[in-house]
Amino acid sequence: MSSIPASFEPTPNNLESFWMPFTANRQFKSKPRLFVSAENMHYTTIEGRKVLDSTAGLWCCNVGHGRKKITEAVSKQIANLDYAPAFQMGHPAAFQLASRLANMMPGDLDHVFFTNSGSESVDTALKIAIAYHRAKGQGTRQRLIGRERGYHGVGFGGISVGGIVSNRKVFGSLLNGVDHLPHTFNLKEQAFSRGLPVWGAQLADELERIVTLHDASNIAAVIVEPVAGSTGVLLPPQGYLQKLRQICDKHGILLIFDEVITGFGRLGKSFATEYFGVQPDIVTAAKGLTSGTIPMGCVWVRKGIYDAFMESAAENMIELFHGYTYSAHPVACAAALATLDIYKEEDLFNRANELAPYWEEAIHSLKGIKNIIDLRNLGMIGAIELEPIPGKPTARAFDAFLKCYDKGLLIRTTGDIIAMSPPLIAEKSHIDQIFDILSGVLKTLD
Ligand code: PXG
Ligand code: PLP
Repeated sequence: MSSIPASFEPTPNNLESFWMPFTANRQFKSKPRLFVSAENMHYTTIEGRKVLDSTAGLWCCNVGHGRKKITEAVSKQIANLDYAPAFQMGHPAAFQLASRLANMMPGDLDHVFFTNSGSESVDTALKIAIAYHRAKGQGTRQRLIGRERGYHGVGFGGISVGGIVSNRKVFGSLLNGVDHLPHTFNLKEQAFSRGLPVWGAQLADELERIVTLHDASNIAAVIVEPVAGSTGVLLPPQGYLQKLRQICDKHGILLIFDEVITGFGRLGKSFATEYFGVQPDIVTAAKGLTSGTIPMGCVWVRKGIYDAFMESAAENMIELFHGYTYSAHPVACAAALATLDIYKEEDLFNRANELAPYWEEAIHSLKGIKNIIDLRNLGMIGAIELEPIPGKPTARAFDAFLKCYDKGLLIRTTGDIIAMSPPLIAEKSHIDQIFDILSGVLKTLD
């Protein structure tokens, strides 16, 4: 390994100021890992080493890195119109992008609200759900239902409906009026299943129990990730999402799919909505919208939801008191439009679909290596669950992460689960390389 160039001197002082997100700051700063450039499937570290990206950054760089089409579109936009006020003003790219996004969704999911992240998309969706019922004269519908082990970002709304204990437990009383469905993972029933597990659709019936407890007239929405990503890739049991849809319909409850990870080709279809053939009322996204290049998120709502707001406010009045300084930022819009062009030109969603069986084989080829207690996959997502070291949860997976990094592979760990989601431009040879390095490392773990 070559030494760190003089142009960047990571003395303790200049690493100290940055309080890094979701990071073991002291561990990192004692032995930093810095990327300085990226192209296609690889990052380059500050020492000049190439690292293969098996995680698309953080599940976002779906078209791979350093794509000229995006950099050119962004450069042109920032030179031409760097910013336009988001409230009471507009610019053409925002309308163009919203129309294209509306066309990507099935049915009447045809209105789009812009945000800057998945967390903001989730907050936006929850607020719209509650305000929608009020606009329809059902203002008692205020309760929100999330799910255990769900991840919906880090805003107060998102952590309230989310179900990852460490993301919630030190942040006080959170939002009122939230219930949680049980998560759908059961090692005993589902271990080593390929694709969707057969067992577990009955867990959707828990929604009926919650509805009975509170009465439907008090419930605004249910929010779930179609495939739970951040918590370690939990797949919906066959028929589960369809059942949630039926129960929501029966009781007039809005169904929100959080597609921040599953959107934009990750499952080998445009969205999970298409993959599962289940149409929610609201969809949230971010990440793949700009392939991670510029922060941006969005929320689709069905026409009836948009119309309810339009009908409830007087002419010339603001219909929804919500929005961000950077909603529909021109530079983000340019990045998103260029990203959508690449998805289309390179047929990347179909490409992911065609690659998925090879990916599945590669994941399940790890079966038999010590400490692996489960392997899971869907589309271009995979997870390897390791037995935790007694008394030291997360240590084994973190060890794998550090060893892979040293060997030129970026993986992502959550608890003792390794979660993988390569850019959709991956070649079979990249997949071979990912699993070569990974199996070598896994065999050396304590
Ligand atoms: N909803 C879902 C389903 C997500 O996966 C968010 C909301 C929040 O998005 P923002 O853009 O605010 O981070 C996410 C984000 C990981 C990991 O390694 C996952 C996410 C973010 C960072 C890391 O699993 N998911
Ligand atoms: N805090 C202050 C003091 C602000 O003035 C604003 C926006 O005007 C915000 C927070 C919200 O920022 P953003 O619109 O970027 O979410």
